[in-house]
Amino acid sequence: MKLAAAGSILGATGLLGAAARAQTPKTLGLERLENLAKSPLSTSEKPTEYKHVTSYNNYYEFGTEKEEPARYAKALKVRPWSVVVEGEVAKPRTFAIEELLKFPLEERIYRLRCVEAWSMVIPWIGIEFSRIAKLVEPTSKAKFVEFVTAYQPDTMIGARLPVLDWPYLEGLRIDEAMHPLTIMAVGLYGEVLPNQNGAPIRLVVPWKYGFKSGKSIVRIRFVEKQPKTAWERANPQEYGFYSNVNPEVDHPRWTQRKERRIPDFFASRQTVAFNGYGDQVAGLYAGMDLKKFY
Ligand SMILES: Nc1nc2c(c(=O)[nH]1)N[C@H]1C(S)=C(S)[C@@H](COP(=O)(O)O)O[C@H]1N2
Ligand SMILES: [Mo]
Repeated sequence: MKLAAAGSILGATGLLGAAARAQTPKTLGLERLENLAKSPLSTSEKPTEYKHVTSYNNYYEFGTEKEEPARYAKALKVRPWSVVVEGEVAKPRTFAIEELLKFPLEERIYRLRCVEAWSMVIPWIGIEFSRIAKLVEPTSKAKFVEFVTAYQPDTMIGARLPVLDWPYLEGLRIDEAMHPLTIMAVGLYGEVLPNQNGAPIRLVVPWKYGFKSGKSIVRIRFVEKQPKTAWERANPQEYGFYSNVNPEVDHPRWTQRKERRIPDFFASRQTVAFNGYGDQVAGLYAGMDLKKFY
């Protein structure tokens, strides 16, 4: 009798232990980031599991298949790393990644909607882009911001093929870049970014299709003219400069009305204009033709 009781108590703690473990996301155990402020800009939607966020990726420099970045981006050289901030600014500056990691870090749980009609919810850790921008003092000529990502032909097996005109380059209008939702992410799920998600620092613009959020940024340039992005150069009919999430404008090859929330099998979610951030960003596009955003 005694033995059986002890056994059932052990059994119970075993179950409780398993439940507690299930609530703690299993991460890669990378370096942890501390003192993270919560943000009212976070969604209360349930984050996509870490294993999916870090194994279903688009990072063409490491291959065009979803599972390739997790496999091949281990080779990415992330130290030493610095980000050059230059162009139409009064105080151009180069930030070592160590300096950027000392900025006040916030958790931002954002939806990510890829132009391929899948989505996730990711607990990013980052710095508001405007904080970095204010330090370099953009001039009145700074109308756009160009984000240049790393090009390491020796480590990037995908970038040896001319899939895109490397380095992967993205851009925002200055007011989009300075919007409080726009962050430079340095981590996710409490840890530094895994390489496949754009280590050590990447852009995140949650109301635009995912390809606008360039990974592994090395250079930020404030410019007068609208940059020609890598995707626009590759296929201007399909990937325009603005590319705000818009269920009303179909991709030439598929509908954007619905999306598949990873790891779901069916595209059962309605896609929402501006990926659900319209209250905050629709005003940036007053007077523009929303039907012509590609
Ligand atoms: N340098 C670079 N950045 C990139 C990409 C890429 O191929 N190269 N893919 C983009 C696309 S299409 C998406 S959907 C997101 C995916 O980010 P995640 O893998 O962290 O979810 O990264 C974007 N940033
Ligand atoms: Mo994407």
